[in-house]
Amino acid sequence: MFRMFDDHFVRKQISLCSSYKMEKLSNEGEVLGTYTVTVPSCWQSTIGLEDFRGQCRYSKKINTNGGNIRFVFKGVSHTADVYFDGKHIAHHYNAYTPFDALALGVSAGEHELQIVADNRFSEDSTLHIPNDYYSYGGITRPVIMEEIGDAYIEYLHITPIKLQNSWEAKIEVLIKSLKDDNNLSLKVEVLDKVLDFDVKFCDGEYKAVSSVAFENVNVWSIENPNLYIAKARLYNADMVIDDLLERFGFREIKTEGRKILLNGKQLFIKGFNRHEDFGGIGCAIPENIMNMDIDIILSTGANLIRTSHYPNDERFLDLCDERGVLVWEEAHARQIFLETMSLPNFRKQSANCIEEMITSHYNHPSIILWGILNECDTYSDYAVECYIAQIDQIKSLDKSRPTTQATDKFFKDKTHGLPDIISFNIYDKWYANNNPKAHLDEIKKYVDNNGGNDKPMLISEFGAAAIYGYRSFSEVKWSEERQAKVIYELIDDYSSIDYLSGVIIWQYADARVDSEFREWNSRPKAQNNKGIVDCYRQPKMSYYAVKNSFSKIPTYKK
Ligand code: ADA
Repeated sequence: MFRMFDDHFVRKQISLCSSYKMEKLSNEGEVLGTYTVTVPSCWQSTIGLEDFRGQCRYSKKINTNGGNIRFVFKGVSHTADVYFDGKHIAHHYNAYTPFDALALGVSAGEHELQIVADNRFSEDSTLHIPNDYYSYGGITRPVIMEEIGDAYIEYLHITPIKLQNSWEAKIEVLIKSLKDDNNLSLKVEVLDKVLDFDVKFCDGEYKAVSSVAFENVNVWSIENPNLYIAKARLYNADMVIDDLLERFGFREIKTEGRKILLNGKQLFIKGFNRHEDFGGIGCAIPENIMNMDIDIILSTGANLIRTSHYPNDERFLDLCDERGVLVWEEAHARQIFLETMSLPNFRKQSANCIEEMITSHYNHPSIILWGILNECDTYSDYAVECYIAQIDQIKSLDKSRPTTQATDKFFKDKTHGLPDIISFNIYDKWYANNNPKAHLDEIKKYVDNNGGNDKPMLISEFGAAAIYGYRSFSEVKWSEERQAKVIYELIDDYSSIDYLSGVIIWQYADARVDSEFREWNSRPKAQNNKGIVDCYRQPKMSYYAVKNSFSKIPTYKK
């Protein structure tokens, strides 16, 4: 229910995916209405709250055997305050990354868990801002209650390293102590290797780091997404007091000049941008819809999904691991300009998102790229400092994957020297009438003279809009015919350009937008209609055009 594989056999986990009392609150905290809802969900799925931007309080009685309780929230949109028997135990900002809340030394019996979720816009919120996607409200991803001892395993990271004729796996385990107890030991099993560590806490933590070598492994690839399980067990004397299993894959992703190499083979990325959004359900997408989305995307011949513009639900990433779908995972940001980037909370909220994203999603072999700051300010001095800080932070957390940022500042971008891969969002034939190839050649000249020379290049967004069901012999704008024609022609244009390493269509499915703001108030149906399927995954003509086109383009360049 939380992962697509069993990640604990010893740690007791209880699902709190259930029914809750939900109270709609005024800005002053008075109760305006009371509802029964199920979690995970968006309150926009509750009649009368479809457009509510504010705060709701969720309440639930829980029963426990007592001791130390750890609540794990996989996603609360967009700001959460957690209370246990009325005591505030956690605060978290950002809908798209997990966090935990601890209640220590709890008596056995019934207690009350409350979560106030808040999706309001204000200067305190620098990532969830009015946008061309919707910041929903609610407990939108799973909630788990864990009964833990005086120490527990926080994470187990496995880094696969390709050697000349063999592989190495770097292991890193972080253990948290709730009271310093130095009689603990740790055992980590990876394939047929077993590593033993004596746990010595310092400031409430212990980090175990080691490496193991392997002669022969089954490599993770698009065609054969082979996965392995690593096991960490924490012992007090001979008794196992906690465990954590993690799934990983042996694959190598790197750049070499203009090439992106997956296991030494040069990739041509054929992808889609995908928002976590489904008609009437919002961002609280159930697993079967996640899997259906992968079915539809793979059926077109695509090989990558960009999690535009925020970290995704880990169950979706688990499915991408299992099904050999490449992922560009992106830290939360879309069109954040200098004024917002300069707000007091921006750098901390961005740094927290990046740390939580990489710490929780580190082991997914499907993730081949970390992306940041989609179409943000890439030329003001302070903004460029923010780019530098974010790329440096990613590299400090994970050196095994390349970085990129999708920009639409074609001839004034000052950040091309920072990421490993250069990515552009270009809407020729929709927002502009340029000749796509000539326009891209011009952009490339600027990139090559401004820090991006000899780096792989991607078209991270291109596309056109269509209203599902609007057909026209005249191929008029907003018709399905026009969208199919534009996308088909652009794929044809771009896929023949030798210096490009791939194209990513904007977008997979129609998705809700903040229709009270900016130019998004003119978007029909209050949606971004550039999906090749509508918000219920009904195919437009462009789905068939992409299928016809992508299926003819090989995933690997000669
Ligand atoms: C930008 C942005 C996307 C989407 C797109 C559009 O490129 O990155 O999120 O808003 O424009 O549809 O205009």
